[in-house]
Amino acid sequence: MVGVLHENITVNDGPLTSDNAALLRPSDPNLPLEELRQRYEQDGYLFLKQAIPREDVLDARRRYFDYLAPTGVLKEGSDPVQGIFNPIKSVDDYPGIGAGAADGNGRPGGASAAEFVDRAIEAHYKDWYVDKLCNHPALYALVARFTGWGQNTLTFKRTLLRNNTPGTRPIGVHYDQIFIRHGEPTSITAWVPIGDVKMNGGGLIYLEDSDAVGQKLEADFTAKAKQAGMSEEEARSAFNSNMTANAMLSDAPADFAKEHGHRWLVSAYEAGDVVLHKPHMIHASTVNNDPDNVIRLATDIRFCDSSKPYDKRWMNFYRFNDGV
Ligand SMILES: O=C(O)CCC(=O)C(=O)O
Ligand SMILES: [Fe+2]
Repeated sequence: MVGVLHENITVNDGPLTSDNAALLRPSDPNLPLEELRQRYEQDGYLFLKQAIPREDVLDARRRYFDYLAPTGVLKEGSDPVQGIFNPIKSVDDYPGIGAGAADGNGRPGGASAAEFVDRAIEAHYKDWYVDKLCNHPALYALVARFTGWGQNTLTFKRTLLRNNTPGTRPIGVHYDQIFIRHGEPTSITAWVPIGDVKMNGGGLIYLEDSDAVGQKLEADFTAKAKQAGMSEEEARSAFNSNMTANAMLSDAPADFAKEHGHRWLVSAYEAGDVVLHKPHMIHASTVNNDPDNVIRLATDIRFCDSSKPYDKRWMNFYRFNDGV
């Protein structure tokens, strides 16, 4: 143990310890609404414990791994809901979707990964995922009530089912508005772990008090784009020359935290938990170092107030190279 943190929590460029990390603050969804809103405003995120029925989330996990099992990704004889990576396979043939395996949001892996990648993409369109999880009434009701948007609450169709196989490169440092620039920064992201994630199992991490940092960076990017004479279209692109190839602020979370003088906030997660975060809140993911080789599966579902201008590109399902 390193302080209160679990051991072997790492990011792309090194370990997270009590020197550069602390724990994410959990919230009981039954706290008064005003208290929840105040926490969200203050922290830039709201980590809701058991906010949606655990069994429903585990059902989605089971269906997902049942669907991917023919590719040989799972340990022989293991129960699909566990999602245990097959120890006799190479992770190169099972590259994570929506992490850091491909440039931009292109297709990861070569020919030997094709079936796995195809199925991981097809899963985005299945009723057991779209209807049963993304459009879960408990999640929708939670967001509609929390935001006060009521019936104007719109669930973006575009989501990313991110399957981080053990040891693979996780997503780098970013804030979500970079990808939603065709709309006002009024959206809200719900990060939903699909299964339990150990503290060192590849969960999402947030840069403490970073909503303001993200807002400042966004303002700087806009100014730089103007100076460089970028067209409006290019300035709004997530993949312009202000960013890394993956549209990230950085691929080195430990360095980034040091440079900005903030800590990363980490947590274990359970199926049924939901983290809401603001459009400029800075986050990344840890490397999946799960000692039991559990594949980390999660999705991010975004919501907006449909009475305001929003990014229409998000009303299509995710596909590779969709430019978003
Ligand atoms: O699941 C991940 O690794 C990244 C998720 C993310 O960036 C998000 O929810 O906005
Ligand atoms: Fe994100």
